[in-house]
Amino acid sequence: MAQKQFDAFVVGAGFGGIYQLHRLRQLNLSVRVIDIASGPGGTWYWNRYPGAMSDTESFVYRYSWDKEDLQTYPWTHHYVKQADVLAYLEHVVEKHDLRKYMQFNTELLSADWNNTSNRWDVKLSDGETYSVRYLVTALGLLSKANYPDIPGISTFKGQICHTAAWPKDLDLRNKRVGVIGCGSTGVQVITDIAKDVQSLTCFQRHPQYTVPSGDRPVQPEYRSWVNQNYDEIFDQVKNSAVGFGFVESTVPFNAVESPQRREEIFEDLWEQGNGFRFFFGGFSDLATNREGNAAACSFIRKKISQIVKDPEKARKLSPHDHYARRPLCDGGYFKQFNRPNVDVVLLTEDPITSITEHGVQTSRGLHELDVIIFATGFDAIEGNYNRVRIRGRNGMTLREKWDPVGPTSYLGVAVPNFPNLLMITGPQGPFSNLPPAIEAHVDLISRLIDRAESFRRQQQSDHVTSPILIEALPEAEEAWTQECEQAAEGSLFKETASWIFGQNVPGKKFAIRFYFGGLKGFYQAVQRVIDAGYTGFTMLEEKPEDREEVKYNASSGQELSAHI
Ligand code: FAD
Ligand code: NA7
Repeated sequence: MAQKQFDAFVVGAGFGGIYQLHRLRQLNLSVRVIDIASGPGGTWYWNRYPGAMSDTESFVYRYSWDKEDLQTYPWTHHYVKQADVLAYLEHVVEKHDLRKYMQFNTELLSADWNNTSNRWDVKLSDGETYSVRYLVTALGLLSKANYPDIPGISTFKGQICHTAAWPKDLDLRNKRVGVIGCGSTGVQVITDIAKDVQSLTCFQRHPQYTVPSGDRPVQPEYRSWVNQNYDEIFDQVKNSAVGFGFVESTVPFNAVESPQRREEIFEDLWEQGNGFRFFFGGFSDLATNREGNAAACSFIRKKISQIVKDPEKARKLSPHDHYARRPLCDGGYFKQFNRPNVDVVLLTEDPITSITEHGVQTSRGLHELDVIIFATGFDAIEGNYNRVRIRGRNGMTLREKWDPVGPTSYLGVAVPNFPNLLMITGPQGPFSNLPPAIEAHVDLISRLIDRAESFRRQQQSDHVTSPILIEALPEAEEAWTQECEQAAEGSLFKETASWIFGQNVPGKKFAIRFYFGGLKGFYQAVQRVIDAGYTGFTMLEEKPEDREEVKYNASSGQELSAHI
C-alpha cells in the first residue's frame, strides 16, 4: 500500500504552527498540523494555572500580519491573560479556516530522513506513518515541563501538579498549598492564589528581581491611539532589541552621573511597569554594566524592604545575584507576603530533603500540605526535540548531533544533514518578545519552501529529477554559532544560572541557546541572507559567486541601541 503523503507536516499548534499553516496553505501545499494537545494554543492551551498571563503588553503580544484583527480584535487590559490568548489563537484558527488541517491528541514519535525518496518518514502516536517533503517543527521553546527529581514525590497523599499541565477543576480554596519555584510562573501563581488558600508556603531557591507590571484596564483613547499607529508600532518592534513595544534606552548607565537622577529613572520605570521596560527602557547597558546592574538590584531590594513588612520575610525574598534572568513583572507579588497565611522558605539555607505522604520535608521540619504546585519551569529550547527521534541523512539523530556541545543551528531554523527540516524558534533564534520572532522564522521558512517549490516545478517541466533540498551548510551553522557567541559576549545573563543558557535542568550543558543581537539584528541577518541569494542554504543559492564574498556571515554589523 502506498504511504500517505503530505507536502508539509507541521508539528505544534501554538503561535508558530498556526501561522506556519496559514502561510503554507497560501502556497497551496497539502499540509497537516498535529499537536499532543486536544486543541490549538500551545503554551496557552497548557499553562492554565491561576494568574497565567503574558508579560509582553497586549498590543504587541499578537500577530502583526492580520491587519484587520489588529484593528478589531478586543482586549480589555494592558496584559492578556491565559484565557485571552487562548481565545485569540482559537479565533485566528477559525477566522482563517485552519482547523480542518489540524489533528489533535497526536504526538510525533519519530521522523527519519529517507535518502531514497528524499522525504521525511514520520511516525505518529496514533499508529499512522506519513511521507512528507517538508517537516516544520513548532515544538515550542518553553514547552517541555521540568519536574525536579525530589525523593518521595510518589508517596505524597495530597495532589501534585505542574503549572504547565494544570488540572481542570483544581479548587485551591481553603487548602494548604506549597509552591516550589519562584520564576515568572511561580510569581504569577503565588500572586493570584495567596488570597484564596488557607496557607501558602513558597519554596524558593533563588529569589528573583521582579517589578510591577502596571496592568490596568484599557481606555478607549489608548486603544484608538494603538489602532491608528499599528504600522509604526510593529515597525518599531521589528527595529528594536527585545521587541516589547517600548523605545529602548540609548543612554549608558555611566552617562548619568547623578545618583539622584539614576534613582529617579528607576523610580519612573517602576511606576510605569513592565519587566523588560525596567531593564531596557531607562539605561542601555544593564545587561553588561556591572555597576548599573548592581544599582538596579539595590533599587529593587530597597522596594522589597519597603513593601514586605516582616524583615525576616523581606530578607529571604531579596535576591543578591546579578539581575540577569528573564526580566519579570507582577501584579503585586511582594505584598502577598504581608498576608499571615503566606510564608517563604529559603531553600539555600533550609533545603528540601524529601516529599513525604504529608508534605514537603526541609532540613528544618515538615511543611504539611494538601497540594504541591511545581512551578519549576521547562527543559527549554531543545527539550521537546530530545523527546522525539529525528534522524537525519547520515543516520545521526538531532539529539546525538547536539549532545556534545549543546544545540546549534543556522539562524535558528535549519541544521546541516537534516534537509527540509525547518524549525520555528529552534536554538539560536532571537531572545525577544516571541510573536515577532516567530513571524521572522515562519516568514523565512515560507520563503525557503516557496523557492524550493518553484525550483521543483521548473525541474519538472524540464524533466530533471535531481532533488531540491533546503539544507544549512555546516560553515553557515558554524558562522551563525560564532555570531551568537559574539552577541552574548560580556552579558551578565551568561554568568547567571537560568533556562536561557540551559542551567536550570541537572545535566544540561551550558550553551549559547539564543541570538542576543536583538530582533532588529536578527531581521537584518535574515534579510542579508535573502539578499545574497539564500546564502548558507544548499541548492537554493541564486548567486554562487556571492558566497565567497559574504562568507555566510549573516551579521548586520549594526550596533543596537540596547545591549542584551
Ligand atoms: P508553543 O506555544 O509552546 O507550542 C508548541 C506545541 O507543540 C505545544 O502545544 C506542544 O504540545 C506541541 N508539541 C511539542 N512536541 C510535540 C510532539 N512531539 N508532537 C506533537 N506536538 C508536540 N513569550 C513572550 O514573548 N511573552 C510573554 O509574555 C510570554 N509569556 C509566557 C508565559 C508562560 C507561562 C509561558 C510558558 C511562556 C510564555 N512565553 C512568552 C513564551 C511562549 O511560549 C511563546 O510566546 C509562544 O506562545 C510560543 O509559541 P510556539 O508556537 O512557538 O510554541
Ligand atoms: P523558570 O524561570 O525556570 O523558574 C523555575 C523556578 O523553579 C525557579 O525559581 C527555580 O529555582 C525553581 N526550581 C527549579 N528546580 C527546582 C528544584 N529542584 N528545587 C527548587 N526549586 C526549583 O521557569 P518559569 O516557568 O517560572 O518561567 C519560564 C519562562 O516561561 C519565563 O521566563 C517566561 O518566559 C515564561 P532557581 O532559580 O533555578 O534556583
